[in-house]
Amino acid sequence: MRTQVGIIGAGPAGLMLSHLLARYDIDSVVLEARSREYVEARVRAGVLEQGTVDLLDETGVGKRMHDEGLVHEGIELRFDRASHRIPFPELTGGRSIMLYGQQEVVKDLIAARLAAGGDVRFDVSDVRIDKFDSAEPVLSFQEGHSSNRVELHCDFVAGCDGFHGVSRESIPRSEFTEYHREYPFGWLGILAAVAPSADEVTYTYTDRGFALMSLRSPQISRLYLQVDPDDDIANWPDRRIWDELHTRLAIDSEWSLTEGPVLEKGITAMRSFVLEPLRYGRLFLAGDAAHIVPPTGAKGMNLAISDVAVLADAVAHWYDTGSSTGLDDYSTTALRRVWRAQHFSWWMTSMLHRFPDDDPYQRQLQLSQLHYTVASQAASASLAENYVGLLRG
Ligand code: RFL
Ligand code: PHB
Repeated sequence: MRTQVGIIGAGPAGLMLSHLLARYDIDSVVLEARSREYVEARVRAGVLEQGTVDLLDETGVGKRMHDEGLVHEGIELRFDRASHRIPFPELTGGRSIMLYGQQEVVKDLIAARLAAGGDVRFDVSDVRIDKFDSAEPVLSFQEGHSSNRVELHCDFVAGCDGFHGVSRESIPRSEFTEYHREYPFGWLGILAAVAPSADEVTYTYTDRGFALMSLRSPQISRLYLQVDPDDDIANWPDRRIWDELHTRLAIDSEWSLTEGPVLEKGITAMRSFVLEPLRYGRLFLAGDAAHIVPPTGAKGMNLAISDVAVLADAVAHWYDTGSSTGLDDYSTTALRRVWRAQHFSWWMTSMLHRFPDDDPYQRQLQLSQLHYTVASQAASASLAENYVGLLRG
């Protein structure tokens, strides 16, 4: 079998890349280890930057997002039992964010690829990449229950297979620099069948740790608590989760948290990670395969989408002109945005969480930073500009 671009992974990065390439009449095959049902149900990110929304719109996959997603024009920061709003449009020249679940974006992209005759293969196993340092890399894999290996010859391979995928692992370590930071906490996230208790995404700093209120729809809330990264979800019956949320989210004015049935819950570790460069021969890495941010800045899915926007243009330029300038610049161009998001996500995380070795001095620094962020127009504008996402280019 042959295609122009072999793509590993049907998350936001892989699907969007396939969709963007198709708009340039470039063929691709997407290989996904999980089933379609699984990837369409995987609850993860919820905040889309303005640039992500615009790209989905421009490429014809924004309809359901506009029907069902919720435009938000700010976020709240809570600390010292008071709530403060950061308004986005007036601080960013009219920009805002969209709340729309990642799995909805994934559903829309899968539907668009299949409707356009795209080749997306679910339930493949044991994907291997060979000859990626030659002009014709080869992907091989098994399909369904068959024990035969299928070979897919490509011009390029895109590793869009997330943090635990095979792409990054296939590359000789000596070729790369890795940057990491592990955080001494995780997030316990729940999805609950109850109307959100706040109108906007609310980030809360307390002595007991961080809490976040978000939402997926007028009937579905998404809430998070900072917990020990090694904690077991079995230690968190629903009653304990709600009690802790009530305590951390409390403010001195009239407000209360409404409870509802918990539909889903889990604990995620938090880390920052970047691999440089994003290319090895004809293998290009994009999204979580190459970099991870802690979710506090809501950047992960947005970075996955912006990586593949750059990559699709570079690949198209190569087919169009034979020039490899775009491909040669891919890593540097994508990493400039990645490092900005790394800094922003690390900064939000450091300001809003309790660290086990915090001393009283550290706590006063965090509070000072929070007061400054909500009181100063310049500081609020900096948060807002990073949160809605920097303009491309
Ligand atoms: P994905 O989504 O992990 O997709 C990778 C795909 O590759 C498949 N795969 C393989 N396929 C074939 N062979 C193999 N060997 C394979 N190994 C893996 C996987 O099954 C999967 O389908 O990576 P991608 O496309 O780079 O997208 C990245 C985003 O998923 C991620 O950055 C975000 O979810 C992060 N994130 C958030 N991002 C935001 O932009 N805004 C948010 O509000 C936000 N909140 C979050 C988040 C992530 C969270 N968790 C659970 C990590 C909140 C949470 C709690
Ligand atoms: C979410 O809605 O899941 C969400 C919102 C904001 C974040 C992270 C996750 O920073």
